[in-house]
Amino acid sequence: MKDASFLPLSTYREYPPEEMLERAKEFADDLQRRRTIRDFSDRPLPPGLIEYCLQAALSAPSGANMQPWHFAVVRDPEIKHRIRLAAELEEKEFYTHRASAEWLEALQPLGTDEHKPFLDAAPCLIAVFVQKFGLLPDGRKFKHYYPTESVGLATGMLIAALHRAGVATLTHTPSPMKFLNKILGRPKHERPFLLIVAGYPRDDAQVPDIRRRELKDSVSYF
Ligand code: IYR
Repeated sequence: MKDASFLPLSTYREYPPEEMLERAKEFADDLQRRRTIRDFSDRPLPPGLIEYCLQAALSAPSGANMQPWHFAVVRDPEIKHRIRLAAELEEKEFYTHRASAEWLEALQPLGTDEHKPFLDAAPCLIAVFVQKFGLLPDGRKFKHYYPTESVGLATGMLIAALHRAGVATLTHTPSPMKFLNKILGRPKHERPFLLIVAGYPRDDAQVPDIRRRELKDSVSYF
C-alpha cells in the first residue's frame, strides 16, 4: 500500500469536564432556538458573513475526504427572480398534481403552498450541489464515496453556522430542481441537493406551531 503521510494533531482542544458540559449545553440551547422561517426581510446581510459560514461548512467530514460539494451563492436580484419563477412552476405542479394526498396532509401544519416570495425577498440563496464523481483536468472521472451523506453533513454544519451568526434559514427543496443547474451554469454531473434561503426574518415573521421530539423519543442507550 502507498504510504500515507501524517502530521501531529495540533488543533484538538481538551476542556475540563465542567467546561465540556457547559459548552455542550450552550450549543444545544442555541440550536434549540433555530426555527425554519419563510417570512424573510430584504435587509442585506453583513458583507463576508456568508463566507465564514461556508468556511464552517467546508470543515465537514466527507467520504475519503473527496469534499463532493459545490455551493452557489446567489445575491443578484435578477437571478433570484429567475429561480423564483422556475421554482414556482415546479411547486404549482407539485401542489396541484404531483404530491400525494398523504404528502399534502403531512405538509398541512407547515402552511406551505406554491407561492415562494422569499426567493425574491431574502438577500441570499445558497444552492447546494452534490458531485457524484470528480473530474480530473483531462476530463477523466473519479468516484466520490458517500456523496449524499457528505453533502448532508456539510449542509447541516452550514445551517448551524448561519444560525449561530444570527442568520435565519429555510431549507427549501423545490422538486425537481434541475433548473438550478441551468440558471447557475452548473455541470450535468452535479445534482442539486438543497436551496438554502438565508437572511433576517421579517418583523412580523411567524412560524408553524410544531414541536421537536424529546431526547427519550429519539435516542436509545445500551
Ligand atoms: N417543496 C414544496 C413542498 C414541501 C415539501 C417538504 I418534504 C417540506 O418539508 C416543505 C415543503 C414547498 O417548498 O412548498
